[in-house]
Amino acid sequence: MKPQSLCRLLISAATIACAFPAMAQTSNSALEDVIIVTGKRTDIQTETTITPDSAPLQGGDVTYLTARTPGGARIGNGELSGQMQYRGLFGERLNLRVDGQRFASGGPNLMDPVYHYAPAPLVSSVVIDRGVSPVSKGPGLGGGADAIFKRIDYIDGAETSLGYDVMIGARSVNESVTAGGVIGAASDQWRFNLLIAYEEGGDTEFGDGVIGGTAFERAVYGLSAGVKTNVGEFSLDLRRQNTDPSGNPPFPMDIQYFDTDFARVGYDNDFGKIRLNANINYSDVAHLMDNFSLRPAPTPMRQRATFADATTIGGAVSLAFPSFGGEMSLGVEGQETDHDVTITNPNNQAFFVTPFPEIDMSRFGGFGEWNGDLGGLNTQVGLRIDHHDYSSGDAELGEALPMGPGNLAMAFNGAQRDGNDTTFDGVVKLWTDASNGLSWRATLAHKEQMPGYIQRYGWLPINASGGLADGNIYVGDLSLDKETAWIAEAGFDYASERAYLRPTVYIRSIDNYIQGTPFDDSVGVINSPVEMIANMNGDPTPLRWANVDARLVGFDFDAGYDFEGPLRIDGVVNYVRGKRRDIDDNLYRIAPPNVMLGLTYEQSVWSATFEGRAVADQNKVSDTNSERPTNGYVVFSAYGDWHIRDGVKLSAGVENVFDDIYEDHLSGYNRNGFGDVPIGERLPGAGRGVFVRLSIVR
Ligand SMILES: [Cu+2]
Repeated sequence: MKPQSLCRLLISAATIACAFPAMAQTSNSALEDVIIVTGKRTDIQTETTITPDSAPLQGGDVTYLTARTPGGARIGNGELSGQMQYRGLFGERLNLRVDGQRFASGGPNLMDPVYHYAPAPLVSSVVIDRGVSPVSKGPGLGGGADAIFKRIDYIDGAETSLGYDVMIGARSVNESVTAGGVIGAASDQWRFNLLIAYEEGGDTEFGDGVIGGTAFERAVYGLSAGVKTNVGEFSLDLRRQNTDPSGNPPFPMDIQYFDTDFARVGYDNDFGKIRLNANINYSDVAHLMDNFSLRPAPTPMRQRATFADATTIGGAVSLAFPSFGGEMSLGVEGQETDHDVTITNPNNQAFFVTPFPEIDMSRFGGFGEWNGDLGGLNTQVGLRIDHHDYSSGDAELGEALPMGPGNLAMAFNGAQRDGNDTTFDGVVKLWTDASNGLSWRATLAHKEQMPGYIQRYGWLPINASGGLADGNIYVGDLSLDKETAWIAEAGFDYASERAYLRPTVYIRSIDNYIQGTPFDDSVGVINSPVEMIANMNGDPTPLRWANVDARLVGFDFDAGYDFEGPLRIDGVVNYVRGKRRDIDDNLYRIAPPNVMLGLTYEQSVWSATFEGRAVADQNKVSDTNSERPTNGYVVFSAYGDWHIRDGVKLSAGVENVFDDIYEDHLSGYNRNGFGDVPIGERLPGAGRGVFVRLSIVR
């Protein structure tokens, strides 16, 4: 099919009000889902100059947006700690990037998941790799996504031009403001922009009161610059993020701060038909969290403040050139990450312990990927190999700690803690040119993932699970194997003048899937030091990370129909089922089946949408993780857009119109004694509130 026609249809759909963001906007629509977050000029279509904001303002966390796409869901661990779930996988299993950069989160519970570092005011679009990520974008067990920042880009023509792309928004449900964007100037030879974002909010309200510990504050500032010279194009990105006290009700602690720096230098050049890309990148996370500042403080003896740091240094070089009638990309890439975590009691200097002491993980790999036409089929074939090394420092602890942890530390320090392994990824994607608006696609992939540092090195039984928030205490296993996934997906994209439909069915079979399993055979009998310590910390049945076997099966689609006249309807449907294959249990924290449906009334400069989201019961819960089922619910929202003039757009709406009280299955259980949600209850969704958002682009 002509990509143009699909894009035109989808963009005209998007212009209406964009109830539904999963509008493919590039000629690569078979490969990527693109979510446009804010107004941005697009060259695909000449008559409509602005692609508008795609969704109602639900907060600054872009995982609220990715949850609106086929296969998407949001793991809610805090207002600024949302994790993207995609087709049942989340956390470090997804290949997530911020403005093209991969880096390590700092928090041992992913209080700073990747998209903690992509505040919505700075994001021009989130590009989701449909299905699985190409090997050229790095390792990862399944899909991936990139939150691409706004930028004042090179222009055509000789003169210099000023540009900006800013937004300001407010929500009543948590009295929050969200503001930011980019401002700068560019010519055809150079570009420069500053970027700045600030977000602040109070506790979120729901039908029965407020949700304690949901206030937040985050600021980002930085710059992006580029220059084209005779010897190629150079680019520089620098950014600092300061997250101030922000609550995480499903965790035992809240964010006190994240002070995180990002830097990247890029180089691009063309040598005849060969295109060279290179970059070196760096990130550094400094984090403090505690259990007494944003929630009722425990006795001084039980107060904890935990410091966590993570540093990432990476680099990549790749070449792309015509080959066999298509394009071949070859690349090498390396990354080294360091993690260090220290738990302290601010009231007792003799109390400190390093549950993850100076962990060092490095990876060096290469890939080859070919994109082209193979026997009339659009084809992507990629292979990737990565070699991984890992090691850990010695666990240390202060004399205020009892003997139990001391013995575990001694055993840990005496064990073989370094090692290496190699992962192999292969991806084949095939899709047909559209004929009569119909394009078929299929993917086969083999993907591997190394165990995370929490899973391998957790020697001290504590509540660190990489963000699972299931309340369990975990210990690691030094002998964990890598995870291996076999993935098959098939579907089609259909678009006509009036309708579109893009369904996908998939299966992901994962060997050596790492999850918590009972610590030993005598569950509930406290007959080991680990169980003794876990019991003192409130969980007599700790879990140990182990390799199990899992399978995810599902289907999802988005679809829409443009009626005669000003009405149109858009929808997204998701179903995913996650099971253990080795025992009779379900995978933990899998999104319940859900449907989102929006009815839009569109005029030339304004539109209004009424949207309903229906979520089914989730009874397919994980016994191993003591996961509780949830009931289904339906929530409604209403919102509209007004294009005041070229480049200026106002959006406003009401979320949760009927102030329904509902439990979001993917939010954790409340552990914050402030507010009106009882401890141990699943956290409710936000209550009724209004939002406004003004976007200005030039
Ligand atoms: Cu933390």
